[in-house]
Amino acid sequence: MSDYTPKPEHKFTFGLWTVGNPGADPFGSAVRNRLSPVEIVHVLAEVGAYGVNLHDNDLVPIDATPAERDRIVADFKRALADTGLVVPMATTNLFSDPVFKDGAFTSNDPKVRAYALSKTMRAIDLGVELGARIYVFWGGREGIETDAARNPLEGLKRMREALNFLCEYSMDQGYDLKFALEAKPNEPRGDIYLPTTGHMLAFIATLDHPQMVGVNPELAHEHMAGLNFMHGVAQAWDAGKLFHIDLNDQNFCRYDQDFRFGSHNWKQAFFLVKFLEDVGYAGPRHFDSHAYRTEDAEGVKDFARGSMRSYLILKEKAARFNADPEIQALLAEINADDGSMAAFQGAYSREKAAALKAYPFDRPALGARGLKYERLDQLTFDLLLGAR
Ligand code: GLT
Ligand code: MN
Ligand code: MN
Repeated sequence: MSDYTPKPEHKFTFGLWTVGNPGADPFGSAVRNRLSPVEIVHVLAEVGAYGVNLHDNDLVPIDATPAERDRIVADFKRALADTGLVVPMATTNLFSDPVFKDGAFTSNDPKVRAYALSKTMRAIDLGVELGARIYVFWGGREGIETDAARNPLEGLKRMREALNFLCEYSMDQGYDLKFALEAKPNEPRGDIYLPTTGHMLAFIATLDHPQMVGVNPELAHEHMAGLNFMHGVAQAWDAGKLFHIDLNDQNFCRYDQDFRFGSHNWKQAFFLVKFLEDVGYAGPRHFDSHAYRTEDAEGVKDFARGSMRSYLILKEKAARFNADPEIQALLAEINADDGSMAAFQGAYSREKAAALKAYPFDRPALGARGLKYERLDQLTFDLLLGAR
């Protein structure tokens, strides 16, 4: 029997808003007691998490006085010290308060945009004070219900200006901080700007300090858009931009379900974990999800423990896949190369192009070859379900 005990080196983290979620939804009120940030830290320590992430207002209420803020932060730091938990990531709540109903950085009201910058700088200071090295931007309200409201070019321009400003602020303070942009196609806005990780990657290239900015892809958000999450993660990795990741689960094309990681799409979760482990992703594995509304306080612990356990089980399955002689023999056969095309590979040359155009390919034979992906997929299924 394998050991699926979470350890600090696994870098499993949860947001205060995830285990602290009291189960309210648009159709019903809270079903669980609200836990204080200190209580949440102790729950996370009990289940074996490595770290806790937060929005500014998960910890400090939006209307707290400076003295209240200092007391809350001191209590929280004590809980961190008592438990050994760390804060790898922090972010700003730019979506709950009515002031942000038409966006924060992209709002049509210059006073709201200025307030959003001011709030974010103070939230960055708080995150850095708690030790965060990654700062997430999820622009939940940065969008529209009607395109009559704003030209999307204006939205992009305002987003760019805000991020450029905040990059400069962070550097000016001497902070060792990287920004990670999180995409979502819709909800709570009818449409949110920069709706997928791919859109974010293209946008980052237009910033003044692109080296400081990467992405925080979330599984549920890409599934809402009907996409293959692992492919988006791979593209972020390829671009050197996978700064953080939000793990959860979600059926395709639905509302933001934020289910426990591994609870729905086992196969996608498996290939995601295999990808992260194969490439050696070393950042936090952040579970941005919450317990079913049916659960009480014990059920929340089941949810948190289950998230980490599922990751570790899939990690073990990935190692088995990589060591499975039959699977690896099949992959070697599928990828076989007799060397006859070596002269055509690599960089372009005029001679190579001419030789390639003249080469007599046996198209029918190439097209007739069976690729054995049916067997490969069945072996994967058998391995995942414990039948091999
Ligand atoms: C919110 C959202 C998440 C984001 C969080 C960061 S808050 O719960 O649904 O996906 O990661 O702002
Ligand atoms: Mn989500
Ligand atoms: Mn998220």
